[in-house]
Amino acid sequence: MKIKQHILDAHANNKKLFAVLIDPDKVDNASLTGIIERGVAAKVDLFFLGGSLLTKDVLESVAQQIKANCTIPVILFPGNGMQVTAAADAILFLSLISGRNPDLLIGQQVQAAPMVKQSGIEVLSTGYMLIDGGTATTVSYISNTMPIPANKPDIAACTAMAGEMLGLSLFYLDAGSGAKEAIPTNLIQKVRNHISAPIVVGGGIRSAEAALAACNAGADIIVVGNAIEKDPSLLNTIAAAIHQVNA
Ligand code: 1GP
Repeated sequence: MKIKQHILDAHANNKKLFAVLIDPDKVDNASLTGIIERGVAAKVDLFFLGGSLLTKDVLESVAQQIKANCTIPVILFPGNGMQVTAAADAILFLSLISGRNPDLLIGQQVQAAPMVKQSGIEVLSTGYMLIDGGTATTVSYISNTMPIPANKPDIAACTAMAGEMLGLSLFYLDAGSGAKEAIPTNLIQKVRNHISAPIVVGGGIRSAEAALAACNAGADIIVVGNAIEKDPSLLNTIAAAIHQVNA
């Protein structure tokens, strides 16, 4: 309950959290060390770890390297039920509620449940919602689902409401890694007005301005991956902007 409580406390106190997404496939020893050092210096709140398509078997070693070098919590953001390791602190136990692919609504979860339980890591039950970000993303292709249109905030709000009524305790609105457009603020706002659970927002956020816009619309956790891979200094810029909002 440690990380869930941390997120709930931040939500209750209107403190925004910044999560840096690490794709284990895309880092090597040196670049990972760099991200960890920057993350510690910039007081990043969380590391999310995972990817829709992993081609290397390095999830565990990357999680171990992060844990060995800092105290920032590592939260698995799995692309499928196989991406589980006890080296992490917690897992976003995702159900892809924006889609109608039964395998990602409940199938992968059934297969992963015993491994997750055995690992002992904290489980964060999460309603995962893909929102159209203006381009086909790996996640929409791999998940074989249609994202919610970005100009349909009502659909997003009703989806999140249904997820909350089913007992999900965190909602992740994702435009997909490398999305052309980040999630529109009116859609985030609409979801915010209809559920009380914390909201994670990511996909296509490339600037402090975009991160702040999402915060102001009601996001509790901002996730950035792709843009930081391209320009590591952005980690500092976005962390500073989010901390300023919290000050
Ligand atoms: C993707 O929300 C995350 O699932 C982060 O997206 O890589 O575009 O920042 P980016």
